[in-house]
Amino acid sequence: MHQDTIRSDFAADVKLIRCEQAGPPLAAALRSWKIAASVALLASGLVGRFSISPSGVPREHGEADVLYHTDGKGHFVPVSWIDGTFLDEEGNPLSTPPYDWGLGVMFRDLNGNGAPDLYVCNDSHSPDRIWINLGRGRFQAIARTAIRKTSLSSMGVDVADINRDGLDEIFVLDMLSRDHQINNVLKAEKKLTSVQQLFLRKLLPSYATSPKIYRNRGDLTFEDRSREWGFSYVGVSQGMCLADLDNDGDLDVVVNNLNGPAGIYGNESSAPRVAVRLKGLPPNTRGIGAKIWLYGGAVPMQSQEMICGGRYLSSDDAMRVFAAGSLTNEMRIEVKWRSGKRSVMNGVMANRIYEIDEVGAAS
Ligand SMILES: [Ca+2]
Ligand SMILES: [Ca+2]
Ligand SMILES: [Ca+2]
Repeated sequence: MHQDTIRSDFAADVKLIRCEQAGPPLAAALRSWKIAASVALLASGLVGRFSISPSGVPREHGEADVLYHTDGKGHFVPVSWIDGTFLDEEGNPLSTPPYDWGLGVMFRDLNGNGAPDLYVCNDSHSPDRIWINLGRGRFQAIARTAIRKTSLSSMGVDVADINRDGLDEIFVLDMLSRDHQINNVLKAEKKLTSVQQLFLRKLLPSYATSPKIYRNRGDLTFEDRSREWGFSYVGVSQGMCLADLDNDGDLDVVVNNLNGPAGIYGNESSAPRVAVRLKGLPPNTRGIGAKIWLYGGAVPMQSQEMICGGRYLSSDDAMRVFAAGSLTNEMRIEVKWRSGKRSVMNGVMANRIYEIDEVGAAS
């Protein structure tokens, strides 16, 4: 085996590592190659990207994710994984970045301390990561007992209090299709080369399917309302966001479709509602990260967080909508801003859009 081969051929690198695990004689004979391989890996930026599983199978890891910190003036700076910003479950600084197959990501305040936490969806054998925001720019991995299993193929995540008990639930999607034939194709593709995958794609049905929308029945069950609510387009849909496009106080839906026109779905609901926009102090003028509660509407309490980004290649309009229940309900809005201050608005009426200003919020 030649050093150039080690530099350029992943299969050769793995073969070398497995030989070294065979025993001391081989390891001694190949020690110089180990050094060469290490140098090659360092030079090519592949450190941490490969390992051998307990069963002896070579395993490729993803590239390290990057969190970019903005100065609010259009500049972004990558945050280091190993300078004490990120801590492990025991509170020790990470010594290496996690080499995960990162996909979806969402900032939400999961533990209710006012600071946005970070949920990272990871594909393949990488577990999802939940980083609890300790404030002042530090994140700690959530306790191992908090979430004992993750999907290992998660693609997207969202957070909402779906049973209205005041605590947010986490909803994670993985890669599996509702169509078993497509699932079998996905599984088969993982074992093929890229050329073989292209050949297989020509023979088998496409991934085209219709988006789904489910109505929350209020008892932790959901019913498929896709056809009744107009989501009948068949294609490969990816990003999705919510925005009040016609300014009637309800959130319309925009979906992007691979090789197809954008899907724009007007919300024609006539149910009484309350929409809330926030006017935060600069530079957070949309109040991103603020928590909003509506009391006295369709249920005693509803809550949502003002978010920015987090959807796949998409971002919602900075408006949240709540169910008013009845036109005669008199409601109350409370806002907890990122600054920790609170705003309260009493006498809230249905079918109105409220803009709440952080100026005047109480400590
Ligand atoms: Ca938090
Ligand atoms: Ca809940
Ligand atoms: Ca609308």
